[in-house]
Amino acid sequence: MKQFLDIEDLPDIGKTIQEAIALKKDPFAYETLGKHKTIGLLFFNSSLRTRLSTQKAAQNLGMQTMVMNFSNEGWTLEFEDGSVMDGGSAEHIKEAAAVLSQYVDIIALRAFPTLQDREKDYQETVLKSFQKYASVPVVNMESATAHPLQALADAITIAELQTKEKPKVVLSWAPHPKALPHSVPNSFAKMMQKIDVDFIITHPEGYELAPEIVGNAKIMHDQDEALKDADFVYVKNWSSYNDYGKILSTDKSWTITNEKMALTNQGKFMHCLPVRRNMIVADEVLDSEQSVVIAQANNRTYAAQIVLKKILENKES
Ligand code: AN0
Ligand code: CP
Repeated sequence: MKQFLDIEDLPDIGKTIQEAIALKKDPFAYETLGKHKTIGLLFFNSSLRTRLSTQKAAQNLGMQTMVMNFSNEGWTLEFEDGSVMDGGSAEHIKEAAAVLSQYVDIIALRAFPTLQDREKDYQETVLKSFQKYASVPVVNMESATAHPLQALADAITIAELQTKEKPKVVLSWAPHPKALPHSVPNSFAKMMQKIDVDFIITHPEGYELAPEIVGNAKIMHDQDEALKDADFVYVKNWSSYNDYGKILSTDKSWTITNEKMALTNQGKFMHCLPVRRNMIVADEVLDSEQSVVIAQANNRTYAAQIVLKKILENKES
């Protein structure tokens, strides 16, 4: 594998999930693969899980890690070609990516959307510019529109916990006080359409995801109806796509409570974390046996590890 910008870069998702589960059982099996190799983790935004699980994954493969918070420690980067740099940007991505490529063997990057300019965000300028000007593989640690490492960890979690061949998986919007990216629901929705599940998305009107993401997924605006007999309930807030970046509702009747979970088939509650308690989900659910969020976060290590392993091996599959 040459890069991991989105889940399409994975050669075979079903096989990758099984390989990740095998790595989890024997995490040091490839501890010399990354010897004398370094990964640089660049953060334009906050992170707990991605930052630490990706470092852990790299270390399990014998790699060295370098972490840099670009938002407050790096020079402000310019991404526009041919621009006269008389504003706030101190360094062009052309030099920054070329220089970084001499220090590290893989560049991993987190850069959230502006949530102001849909076209710009969906062009993935930051991620694609790093890919264009770096001479080493680039890994997406959540970009403007995608969080593929999260989606892979989610698919691993479902594979481990499913008790029937084709489980019912519901992606539900829930309220949140701040405007959030589409990256997590986008990647989760894409992933669910690539594995063998019965997938439904439920959200209030106005919260439609991008048409290319929704694909053939079933949409319901009645959350209770959608939750009926669900085996997995994946909950996440996102801001509006059509009224780009706007909060159209904070309707608490969409918060996941025990009453909502009672509609499911003893469903598992999933969330990528960080989660706002009693906004997205009630304490009673998050603290119950039905919640699998901690196991889900653990799988972030093995999702990152299988991705880094495939990049280090640089094979076609
Ligand atoms: C981010 C988001 O919604 O994309 C990161 C989630 C992994 N969440 C927040 O900013 C709270
Ligand atoms: N789920 C996730 O990506 O968490 P962090 O934002 O803490 O990395």
